[in-house]
Amino acid sequence: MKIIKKPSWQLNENEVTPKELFDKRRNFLKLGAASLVASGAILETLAKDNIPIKNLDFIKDKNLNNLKLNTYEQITTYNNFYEFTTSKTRVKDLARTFDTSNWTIDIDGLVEKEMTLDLDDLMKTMSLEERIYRFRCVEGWSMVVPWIGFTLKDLIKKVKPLSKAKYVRFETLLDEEQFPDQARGIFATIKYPYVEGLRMDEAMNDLTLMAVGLYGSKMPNQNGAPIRLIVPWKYGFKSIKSIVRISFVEEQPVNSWQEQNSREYGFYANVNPNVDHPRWSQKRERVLGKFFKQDTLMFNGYEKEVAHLYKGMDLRKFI
Ligand SMILES: Nc1nc2c(c(=O)[nH]1)N[C@H]1C(S)=C(S)[C@@H](COP(=O)(O)O)O[C@H]1N2
Ligand SMILES: [Mo]
Repeated sequence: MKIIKKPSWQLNENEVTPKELFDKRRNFLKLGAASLVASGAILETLAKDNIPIKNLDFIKDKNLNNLKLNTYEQITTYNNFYEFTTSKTRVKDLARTFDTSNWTIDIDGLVEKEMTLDLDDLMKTMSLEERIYRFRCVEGWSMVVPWIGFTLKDLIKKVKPLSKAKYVRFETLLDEEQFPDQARGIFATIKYPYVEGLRMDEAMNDLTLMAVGLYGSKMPNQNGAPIRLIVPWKYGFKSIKSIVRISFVEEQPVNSWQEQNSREYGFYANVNPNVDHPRWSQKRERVLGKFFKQDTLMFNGYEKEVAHLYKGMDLRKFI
């Protein structure tokens, strides 16, 4: 039998709030004494990389593309989440106390019946799966993440949009008390709330995920807790975090980055190595943790799954 010298589920005290620590212990205790013995090696591995003990049930991704995962550490310490700060390395600290309890999502616009979904209730009705995806930021860095979530398609079927609905619009939480950059009023970095949108067929594509976790555990605050969008063939800014409203609309929504600078950022934002950003090339990318750059793939490697959505569209024009 393996003897665990130090309780391996216990992260450094200064890295977690007492509540988080309590939840982790409780989740650990739920595993029971039998699994403690069986999973000692796993626990040690998790602790080494500071990965919280698995607390979600999901169908595993078989990783047929053999993607090499970035570490939990890499994924959770280099973040874009402007509501907290524009400093990628400071997001995790400022997000530590972000309160996501009693989270609700308003469903409105062109739907049979507008409603407010309680996230905990919703989670009980959706089956979760792991999706190992490439993730490419428009700035030129990328990573591979084992997200956990359900397809947006399954949620859309549940809330029954009307046939007039042509686009889906998403909004992030507006909360000056919790988001320091929102509290800066007219000096805020961008206009809030953060908004994103998808065409209905993009939203219904099987790749499009509502993610509630990664590496088997619930979504870290800095990565967009408790629920965010993941659209792996588009630049990262489309993957809006901490969603509180989903609206079904007739007109193409204006997303935050398009509003900020429409010459540089468009509505589609499909990953495309052949169309450069006005200020830098998009041909290559640096994977977090790697020194050398690698080639960026058309539609971030998901051409087979999504190229048909843009047939006949000039991808230089529809950026
Ligand atoms: N609400 C909100 N969502 C957001 C952002 C943001 O600043 N606010 N940044 C976007 C950008 S530019 C990227 S690259 C990804 C980063 O996700 P990550 O921190 O999980 O890597 O989130 C996207 N979603
Ligand atoms: Mo990004």
